Amino acid sequence: MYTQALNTTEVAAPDESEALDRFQARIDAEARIEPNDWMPPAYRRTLIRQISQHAHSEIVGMLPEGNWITRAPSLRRKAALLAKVQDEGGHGLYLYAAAETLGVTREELVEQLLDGRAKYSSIFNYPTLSWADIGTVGWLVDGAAIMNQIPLCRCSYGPYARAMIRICKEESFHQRQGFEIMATLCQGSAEQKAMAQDALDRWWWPVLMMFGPPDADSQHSDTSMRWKIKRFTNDELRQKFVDATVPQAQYLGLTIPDPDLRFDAAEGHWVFGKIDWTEFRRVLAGGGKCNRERMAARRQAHEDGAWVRAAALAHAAKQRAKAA
Ligand code: FAQ
Repeated sequence: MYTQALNTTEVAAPDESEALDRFQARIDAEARIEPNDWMPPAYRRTLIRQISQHAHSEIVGMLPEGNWITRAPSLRRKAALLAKVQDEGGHGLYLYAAAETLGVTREELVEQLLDGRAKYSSIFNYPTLSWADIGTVGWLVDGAAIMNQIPLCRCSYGPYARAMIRICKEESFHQRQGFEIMATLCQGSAEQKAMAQDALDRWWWPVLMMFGPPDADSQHSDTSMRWKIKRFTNDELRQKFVDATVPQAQYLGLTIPDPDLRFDAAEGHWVFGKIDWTEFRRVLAGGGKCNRERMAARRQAHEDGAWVRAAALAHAAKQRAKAA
């Protein structure tokens, strides 16, 4: 999936503006940019930022659901949840590998996450309070992730686009397992249905925030769209998600917690109420319900894994010595 031989230094362009024009022409012609191709430093930085934030989100995203593996209500549910959380770990690893093709190391990126310099998705700073939250995370969080990530399969940067193909297939299984949990709860007792509604009430607005700030406040959208890293704006994807999800909630017999939600027949879209962007900014600044807990759990897991890294290095050194 990834290249084997990477440039370690930026390839000098004979004429910067000519190189930029040629680069943009390749993007406009839908050519894929590969790791050893010349690319503007800002394109490289944007990709490292987005891919690493994405990788960190997958890794931290294992935690809210991981909490429920030992409490899953049946063997079948436990096996599915275990597989899902394991997939998320795998997604993090593909994405770190894709970022490494741009000249950073996984160690640097992990360090940035652990020392608090790096961002991960706001959505993973909310608690999973009941089993219905596991259904809702699969249904809505993975549903939002699919909406955002399917277009990334056509991203101009080859290694990221290729990694996204498998990730999206797995996200699709995750979304179905979540929806199926919700469908089971909604067909169950009144208490189970109330639990499903409560989870939807708590997750709906944070999920809409996952798509990022409104277009007018999105610093990176214009350049990322020009470079075909992003194919749709944050608001376009948010609208597509709402349009796809409202009928699913109706099918489940659940109420979306938005008194302003209405269908605009002329436009063919569900119009939704105002998002509380102060909450989004508070969560990004570290003030979400679980920011501290998540980072503490992640740091602890990293420390607990030290012996595995040491053992792998010792094994590799032995293999090298044997070969020599
Ligand atoms: N949370 O100018 P824009 C998943 C930041 S994976 C935190 O619009 P951009 C799978 C943004 O980084 C979920 N920060 O930025 C799963 C930027 O900050 P910076 C993650 C956010 O990059 C499911 C600033 O705001 N998915 O769920 C958020 O053009 C279940 C300005 O924003 C991805 O990462 C946010 N929600 O667009 C796992 C997909 N939104 O860097 C476990 C790839 C924005 O200047 C369980 N990423 N920011 O300091 C993307 O598509 C884009 O990066 C966006 C943001 C759309 C997230």
